[in-house]
Amino acid sequence: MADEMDPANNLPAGYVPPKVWTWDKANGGTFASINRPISGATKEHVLPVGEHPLQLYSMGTPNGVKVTILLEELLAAGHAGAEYDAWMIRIGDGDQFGSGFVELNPNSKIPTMADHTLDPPVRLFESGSILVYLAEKFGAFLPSETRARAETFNWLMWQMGSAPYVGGGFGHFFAYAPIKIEYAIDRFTMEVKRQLHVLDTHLTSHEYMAGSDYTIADMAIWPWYGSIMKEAYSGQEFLGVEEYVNLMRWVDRIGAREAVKRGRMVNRTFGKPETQVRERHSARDFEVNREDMVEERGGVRV
Ligand SMILES: N[C@@H](CCC(=O)N[C@@H](CS)C(=O)NCC(=O)O)C(=O)O
Repeated sequence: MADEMDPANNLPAGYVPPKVWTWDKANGGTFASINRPISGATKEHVLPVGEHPLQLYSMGTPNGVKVTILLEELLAAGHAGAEYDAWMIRIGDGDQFGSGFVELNPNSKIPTMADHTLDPPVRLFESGSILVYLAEKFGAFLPSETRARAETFNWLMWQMGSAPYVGGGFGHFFAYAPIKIEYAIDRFTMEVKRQLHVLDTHLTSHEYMAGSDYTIADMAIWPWYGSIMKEAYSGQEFLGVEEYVNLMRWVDRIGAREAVKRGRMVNRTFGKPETQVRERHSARDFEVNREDMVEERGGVRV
């Protein structure tokens, strides 16, 4: 019962939530500078538009990578209409609050996309929505058979609902929060391990998430859960990821795909320079505009 709680046990000790919350201080933590309790643009900024119909405004985070994996898979499968320009949105610098970005996505989050095949262009936000739009547009990676299609949507929606517990919950309190809070870390570790067990159990008897076909459900799940199994938040030992052998096998299998390797490089700002293609305007960027090459040329893209 709330009234039996002793505020001395709160963090900070003695803290009692006021009647009405007010925004009067930064909350600390890695993303404190971009957190605000209001939406909307903070600055005028017109987004660049490249030569292809599909314009992606993103960053190489797990949510961004879902879309670049699908685009690279579509291109690898011969869908030339999936050529795209990928522009960098630096969320740490607040690019998502520029007026042009907010017009496309009032929620100010990457990934965001515009399809200029139609006039006016179709705006797209929420990674799950973008995956479905592209899969339907090109008739690929979304089965038409009723059961397999339903399973694809089941797991796609599962991912969209579950991943915030991984990033916003576990990742936040284990790695980004300015203090370590046992209660919060326990709560989200419990949930993340439960999710890893859900995936591991399913993958005991399924080749891919929706069955025998590789679909947008795999492309949505892999960036988040592949990353938590391999490197995210340096939390692998803590989470005991080695116990999820079926999940690990699937993670390695998807990660070995050439299109997945390319998709993860796009709009990437971290890791080794040779793993980053900050902006992608054609397949040639993987050959000549990797970040190690750009650095060697003193920052010049060719
Ligand atoms: N549900 C959204 C989540 C997108 C999201 O949280 N994007 C993060 C990066 S992974 C972002 O743009 N954060 C910027 C901010 O919070 O201001 C999706 O799947 O597209």
